Amino acid sequence: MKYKTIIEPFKIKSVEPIRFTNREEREVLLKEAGYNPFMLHSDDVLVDLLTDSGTSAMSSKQWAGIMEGDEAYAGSKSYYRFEAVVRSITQMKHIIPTHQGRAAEKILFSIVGGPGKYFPNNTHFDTTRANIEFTGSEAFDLLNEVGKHPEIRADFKGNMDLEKLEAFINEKGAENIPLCLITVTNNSGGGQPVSMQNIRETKQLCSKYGIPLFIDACRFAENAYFIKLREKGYENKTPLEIAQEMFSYADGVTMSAKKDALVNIGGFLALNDDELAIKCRNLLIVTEGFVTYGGLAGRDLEAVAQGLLEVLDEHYLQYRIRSVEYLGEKLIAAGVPIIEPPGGHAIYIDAKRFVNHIPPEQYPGQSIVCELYLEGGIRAVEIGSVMFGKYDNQGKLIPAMMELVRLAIPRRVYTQSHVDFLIEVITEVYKKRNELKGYKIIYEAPILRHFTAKFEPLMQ
Ligand code: P71
Repeated sequence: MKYKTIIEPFKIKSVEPIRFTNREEREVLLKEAGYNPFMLHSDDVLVDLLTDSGTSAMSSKQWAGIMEGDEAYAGSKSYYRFEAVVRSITQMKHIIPTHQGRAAEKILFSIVGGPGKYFPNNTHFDTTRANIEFTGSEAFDLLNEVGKHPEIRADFKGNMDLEKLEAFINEKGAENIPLCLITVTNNSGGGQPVSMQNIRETKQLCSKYGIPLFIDACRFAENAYFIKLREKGYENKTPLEIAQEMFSYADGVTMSAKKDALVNIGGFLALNDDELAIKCRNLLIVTEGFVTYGGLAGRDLEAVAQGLLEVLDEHYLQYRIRSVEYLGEKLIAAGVPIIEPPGGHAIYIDAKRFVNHIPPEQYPGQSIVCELYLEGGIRAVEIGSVMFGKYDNQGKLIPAMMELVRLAIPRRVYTQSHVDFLIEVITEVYKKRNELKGYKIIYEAPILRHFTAKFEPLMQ
């Protein structure tokens, strides 16, 4: 088409009103929430960018699938449709439904993990790391160097560092590495894609040492579209063909369907290894449910199957990637430091540069998150030392690699004027950045503390 405006490739059939609040109200609400946006009521949020997970708007065909769902305990026809679609994309032999991504992780790592085992990834997301560490194993992030520098623009900042991976295998011993993961796109590192070449070479390296490669496929379609846009030789391939090639290098897949399957709940574990699949299915029956529903209703399986077809539509992916990029471009133009280039599902503000007067021990990302809510009712999430910080033996904080604030964009939910509003609010907060204060933690849980931690603003 000769027109340059990329439109939302859908019409809106059903709408959900949002409630407006003023700053005074938000000051009370945020205080009551312990300055942790996870604790806010969503009704008190104007534009909710906490996560792109489970927040998609479903299509009329997905809602039709909800009515079609076969709720048989065993052998549901919805399962077989789900299995066929997942298999057509991943080509995996065994398709095991789970209620969400972390359930797939829990099952997989309960079986292959345990003390003395090591799991490399480009960057583990928090639930993956938690499920690995919960078994007594250790999780390692082997992201390539360029991916660690928010200000450097590169096409595939999610790539695995292959030299480090080989050194890691030699150091830990291949026999102690039950599998290697690669997360597409790299959520903890800015929603940055991984190139086909990098996936292929990671597989080659793993094969050399007899280590299976698993893909954490939450945002596989967005990754496939970046490959189409940026990697030579893929410009004329369809997103489906690209996704199929990505998965052809994998021995297994974990997926939270709450992202690129455009649903509100669901996930799966897919594998080729027959013996491992038997063990996983046995555990699934204990923890999730029978093998043809895995903690989901038949209708959920229908919605996942339909969503997986829709997410690979090129008009959808073009709109999706472009709308996130639009937000990123405008913020860059306003001087706001973000991870460049914009990622697939979110914009990540570089909190270190945004509020360089707040040290990691005072959680700069949390400070920005709170101010975004107070200023404009926007809910974002800290991805920095609140989420990934650890303590040393003396109880001193070991900060995260980066201090980020993620603005995750739910799929098919907000329009361009919502995005223009975001740009105004964030720009305003940026202008006031020197007035922002640090925070201290006054309560935290021993694991995944960011969900329930309570904070207090520092008054210096
Ligand atoms: C996201 C989430 C959901 C989330 C999790 C923790 C805190 C806040 C929000 C979930 C992922 C993910 C990757 C790469 C596995 C999971 C777990 N992401 N891998 O980004 O991004 O999936 O939520 O379905 O269990 O907001 P699950």
